[in-house]
Amino acid sequence: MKRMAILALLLALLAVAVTAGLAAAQGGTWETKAPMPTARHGAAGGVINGKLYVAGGHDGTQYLATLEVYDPATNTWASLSPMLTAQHSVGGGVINGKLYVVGGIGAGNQKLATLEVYDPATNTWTTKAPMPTARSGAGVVAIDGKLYVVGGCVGWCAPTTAVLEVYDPATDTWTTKASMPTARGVADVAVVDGLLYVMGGCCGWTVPQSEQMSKTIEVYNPTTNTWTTKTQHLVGAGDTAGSINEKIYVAKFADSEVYDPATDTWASLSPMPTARYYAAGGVINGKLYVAGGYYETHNLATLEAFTPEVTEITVTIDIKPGSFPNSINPRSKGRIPVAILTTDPFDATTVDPTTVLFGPTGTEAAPVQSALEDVDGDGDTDMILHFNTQDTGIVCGVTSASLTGETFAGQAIRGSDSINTAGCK
Ligand SMILES: [Ca+2]
Ligand SMILES: [Ca+2]
Ligand SMILES: [Ca+2]
Repeated sequence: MKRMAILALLLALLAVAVTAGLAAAQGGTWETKAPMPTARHGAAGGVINGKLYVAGGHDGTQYLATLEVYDPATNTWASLSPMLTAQHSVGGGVINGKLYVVGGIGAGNQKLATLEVYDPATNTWTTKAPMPTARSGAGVVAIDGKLYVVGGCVGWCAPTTAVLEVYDPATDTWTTKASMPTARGVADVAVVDGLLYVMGGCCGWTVPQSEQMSKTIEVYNPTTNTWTTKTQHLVGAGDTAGSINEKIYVAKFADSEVYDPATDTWASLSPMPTARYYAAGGVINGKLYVAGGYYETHNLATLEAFTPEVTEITVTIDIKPGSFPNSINPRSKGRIPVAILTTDPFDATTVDPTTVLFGPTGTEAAPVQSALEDVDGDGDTDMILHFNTQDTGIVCGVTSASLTGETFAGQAIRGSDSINTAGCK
């Protein structure tokens, strides 16, 4: 098969490149968990309420409709209602506690445009409006309550597409957005700060084309409907990616890696214990779970989880809560209120206020007062701190300030927000 030949060549190229750059195990630890009931690859993964849902795929014999769920609290799997359509090379995203599964290859090796939604509350699947472009191996993520489906394979492997289509559950409609600069399928996708990162992928008609795809990193901004290009880096294809603490962790065949969007740089991580492609994945409580996959003709049931060694957690702060721009008069004798907000991944009440410092670099002023209250009125408790303006070292022209500190458990935190100095003439 043409697809397998291209893939084999691509993988051979990657193996050479990867071996040359092999680094010592680092950056976190891998654990092996209970295997999935059904060995398979090309399934969609999604995390709902701290559990990993894995839907569809291929077991080596047939396309699957299988849905299974993993609960990290008990290290157990359960089988749930199957999808309405058996399909492989599908993608998944979670919106409002429901798993959206789209695209893939189905009966008769047909490329599918099918969109199905699973509701854990009722253990049922429903069919929604199909996407405009039938394809498999698309990158699928949810951003701000919408499902983004980018790239994929419209032929057996090549040709690939660059199309970006967005589904809005509120209206059950699809919109076509700006195409990705580089067409490709089975890329690694992740979301950081509301931006869609598409990294690597395959497959071209020629090895040079495939190689180019495997090292291309492009970023989509939903607000501006524009793409930007990052520094090329050999990512590969069919890896499992997930964002933790504003970095993207890529569980790879031989060496796993972490990408820091803030600096556009990569670092090596401990390799995944079981080498594989086309696994399903998801991030739960700061761990990247990788389920199933494919290696040398074997379909795998393996579940492994990576816990990054986190040196500093990024937290959300709001300088002068509720107001913007955050105008500060550096000559003021008054105080600056700063809130540390509780978010899904972070509980602000765990911060030890006696460790907190605030200023242009986050090392300047200690708070003169702190309290716990629901600062942003969203129902959870945040921390509010007050700093003497004159202690902060903020001078005219400074445009941002940072807060650093530790939790009671000793975990370092850092958050930043913009400021606008006033009264400086
Ligand atoms: Ca503010
Ligand atoms: Ca909150
Ligand atoms: Ca709150």
